[in-house]
Amino acid sequence: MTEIIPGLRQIRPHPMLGGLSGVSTNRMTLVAELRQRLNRQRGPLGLRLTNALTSAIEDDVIAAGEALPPERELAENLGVSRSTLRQCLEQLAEGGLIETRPGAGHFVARRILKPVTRLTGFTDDMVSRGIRPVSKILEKTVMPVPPDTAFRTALPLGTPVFVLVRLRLAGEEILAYERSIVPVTSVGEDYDGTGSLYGRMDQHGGRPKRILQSMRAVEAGAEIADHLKVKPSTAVLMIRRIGYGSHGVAVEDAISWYRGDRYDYVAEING
Ligand code: 16G
Repeated sequence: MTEIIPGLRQIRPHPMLGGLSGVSTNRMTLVAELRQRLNRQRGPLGLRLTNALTSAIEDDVIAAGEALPPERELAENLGVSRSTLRQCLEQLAEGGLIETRPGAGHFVARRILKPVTRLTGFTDDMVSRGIRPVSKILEKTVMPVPPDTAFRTALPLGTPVFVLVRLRLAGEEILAYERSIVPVTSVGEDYDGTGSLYGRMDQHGGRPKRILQSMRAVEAGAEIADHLKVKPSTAVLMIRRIGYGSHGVAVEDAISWYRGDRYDYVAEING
């Protein structure tokens, strides 16, 4: 099931800025709003900036389709380096919140997202279709958060995480190969990887409340092809998902490869 982000509103100019011209008023309002959001956050600057921009987009502060101010201007006005800003923008683009058009700039994406009220996992999706979900655990390990996950999620280095690699099947049929990394606190120390991961998380503080997800078609390398039982170089769907809990802290970093011939991502769009 999918849900549409409601139409995003235009930025409302702050009354104090009423006398200024349209474009600069909007930009100044946006910068002021982003600064406030930045200051309300805690943690590393990059994460605060990503959260500030994400929440501004989600809260309709910037309209869908609207351009963000040019990189240099935005970085200067927010007092951040261009490289920090660029990393955040890349993350937002990866999560589908903005689109980067070479030579033209960054635009708030007109997006369709999965429901934000209750996020479904593999088991939920299968059960709701009357299909028996099957998982084969290929790896389960507890370790300090890998550096690339720490970078993506801002989980502090050293955080113990549960790494779960599974083959996901609909009955006998292989659908996906999936690696999920979740903080141990989200599943409990005695978790053995069996059953629904989200079901387990529901009992330990909750499954993600919000996700950033990107999807892309890739050619299966030898290892993925072997797991999915397809020929190497077959097109498969690679889905990355970062899940955030109710306090905006990351609770999942997952990557899945779905068989392109077995899985349809269907969206319902209301005009
Ligand atoms: C889905 C999610 C994955 C999550 C899993 C939980 C996608 C692309 N990925 O496969 O992030 O870890 O569900 O499933 O939707 P489970 O509750 O059945 O273990």
